[in-house]
Amino acid sequence: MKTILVTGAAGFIGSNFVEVALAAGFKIVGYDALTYAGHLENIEELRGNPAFSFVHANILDTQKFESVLHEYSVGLVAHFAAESHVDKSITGPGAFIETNVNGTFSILNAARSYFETLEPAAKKEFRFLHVSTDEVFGTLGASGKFSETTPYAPNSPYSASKAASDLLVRAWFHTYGLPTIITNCSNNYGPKQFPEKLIPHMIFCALQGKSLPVYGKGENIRDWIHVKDHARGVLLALTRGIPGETYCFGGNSERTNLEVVKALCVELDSVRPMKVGRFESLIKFVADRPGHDFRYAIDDSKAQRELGFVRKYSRFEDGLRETVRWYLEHFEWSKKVTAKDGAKTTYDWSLLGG
Ligand code: NAD
Ligand code: TDX
Repeated sequence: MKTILVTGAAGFIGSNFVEVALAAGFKIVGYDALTYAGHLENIEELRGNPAFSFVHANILDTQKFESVLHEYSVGLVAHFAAESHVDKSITGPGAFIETNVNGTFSILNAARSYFETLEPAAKKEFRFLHVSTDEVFGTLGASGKFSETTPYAPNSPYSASKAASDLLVRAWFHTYGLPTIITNCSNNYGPKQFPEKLIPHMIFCALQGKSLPVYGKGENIRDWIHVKDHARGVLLALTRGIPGETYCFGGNSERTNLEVVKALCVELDSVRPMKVGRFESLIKFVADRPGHDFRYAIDDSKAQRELGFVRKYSRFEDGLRETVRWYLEHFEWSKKVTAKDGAKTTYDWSLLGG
């Protein structure tokens, strides 16, 4: 079975992808710098698994990356490592250019040198897949959906850095013949998401009786996909995708932010009720995010048709219920991952009985 080198393997989507790919029989080499968003706790259960190895290293280290490709005779690269939080990109865009643009440039160069050394049969099979976002397409109005043919129009430093890295990946295919694939996915939710992102952040604020900060009027719309569905999509694109192509993945679950937060409150009311009142009373409308994209939605019919992509989580509220329960059962995980420098929020875990 082939070996997949997974950058960002200790992050949210990377670690969920590792689980899916191991279950499908692949060997995995995780490659991660363990930034504030990367945690060995996310891959703890894989310790001792002979099909999994982990390298603590930075994607900016081109030589190291190339040596790892050789050492493990890597057949496929799945590139998840990135700075991923839009709010952080607004207050500190530099890290996003460094990691997302220069980091991708660095490993494209390493992959290209390695690719040149492969035998023709291995060359035919080799893939470099860049995991990207629907945010590169900018914003939608009330109607329409993004697809593979939508022009790029990124609006935040984060999405601009992802768009730039997508374009580098595209150029390495056309100019150097590196067999690259790009996937653009909508908002992920599920276990192990760092609590700077909407869903886990709201869960932890609610459990402490803190206000739930909804940006603007909460009318912005996101298309939510369960992280395991995204992971399965990436594996399909890696194994069945055509070099030079891009594939979009979405959740077919558009919700306003206010709908998401209210659904979370209803779920928490039922599994962990407040002593008095309901969680919804904690919702507080706060200053809007600058340049806040209004709506994202994905048409992923190409992935369904050409890759055989099928979502297992067809109803967002079911996945959300499972996700809330996961966080309630993993206080220890939450305490550990938010204890690192650079975490946006500190939580008072004593209030949660943890
Ligand atoms: P995350 O922030 O949870 O994880 C990122 C991981 O990358 C961390 O483990 C971190 O340590 C690692 N990393 C960061 N800089 C690194 C560097 N210089 N060298 C090596 N490792 C480094 O992010 P995520 O939400 O899991 O997103 C993973 C990828 O998927 C990103 O490329 C992101 O743009 C993309 N994506 C995310 C979403 C989403 O909803 N979260 C949606 C679409 C696409
Ligand atoms: O406290 C909050 N209040 C709030 O109203 C936070 C953290 C977010 N929001 C809003 C902003 C967005 O409209 O909720 C929505 C979702 O916000 P995030 O979870 O920060 O995600 P988003 O900005 O949509 O980007 C995410 O999806 C696309 C990921 O972080 C990206 O990595 C991915 O590419």
